[in-house]
Amino acid sequence: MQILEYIEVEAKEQIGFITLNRPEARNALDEKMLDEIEHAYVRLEKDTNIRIIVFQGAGGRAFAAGADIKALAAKTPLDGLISPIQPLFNLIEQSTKVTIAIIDGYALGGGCELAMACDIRIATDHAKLGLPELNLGLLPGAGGTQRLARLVGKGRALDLILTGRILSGEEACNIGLASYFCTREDLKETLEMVTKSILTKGPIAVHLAKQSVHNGYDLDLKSAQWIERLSLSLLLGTEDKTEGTQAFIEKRPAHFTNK
Ligand code: CO8
Repeated sequence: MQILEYIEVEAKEQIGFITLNRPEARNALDEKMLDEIEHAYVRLEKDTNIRIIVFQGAGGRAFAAGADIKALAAKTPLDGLISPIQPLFNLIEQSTKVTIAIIDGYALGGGCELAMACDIRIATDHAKLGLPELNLGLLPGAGGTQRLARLVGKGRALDLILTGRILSGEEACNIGLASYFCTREDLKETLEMVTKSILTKGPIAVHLAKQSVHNGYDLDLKSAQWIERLSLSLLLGTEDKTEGTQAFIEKRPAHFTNK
């Protein structure tokens, strides 16, 4: 495990863990922490053994309570233009790995926005999710206005952003903001169930399926389907496709080799 000032990074078999570790500030994301997350993320992204990156919060109270408000207080419009938070979350969304956010406490503002940049969100019965930036005279500026609307629909996104209403993990799951809801006690088992089912799939197929969804989402249907068709065509030439189809025919589990 690598312990940095505000995060911890660990690789366990095919899963990389980035743990936000600034519990005294409810894991608020200041520039130092964002910088550490970026370095850790890029390192895990380059590691060909890693297939899943899990983001989680230390301390039992928060995933992340948002951007650091004390630092925001001193920011100017020009700081906003060059702020690294939105580009970092875009980078994470485009990861070639599957990304999972574990929300076992507050995921507010930028914390919720980081979770929304991940592919899958697991929320526990201790989770509290929301975008309360308007309380500060700000708005969700790390992709939140767009990702929330895409995840839960424009009407619900407008309600949540304009009222700053905070949702429980169960409520978030009911509207599609979280992908799974479980108790804190069942979290380990739920994460294992999700990661195991992803790790049994063909790695190239996982990568291209994810890219087809993310890259196609904002395009017109015809162009998006063209990405899908080209991705599928690429998969038809892989050894993993030969193995996957053969394994089905022979009634045995597939052993994919990422080729
Ligand atoms: N930033 C800085 N410090 C924080 C933050 C934060 N976001 N959240 C909590 N802290 C600090 C508190 O100030 C407190 O510090 P201290 O002990 O020195 O007083 C410590 O963490 C503990 O906080 P609380 O005592 O409030 O703990 P509670 O468990 O009672 O409450 C809450 C936890 C509900 C999470 C509460 O702290 C809270 O409401 N936090 C703020 C939530 C929020 O408004 N988040 C949105 C932030 S703005 C944002 O994310 C913008 C993103 C886009 C940025 C674009 C950049 C250009």
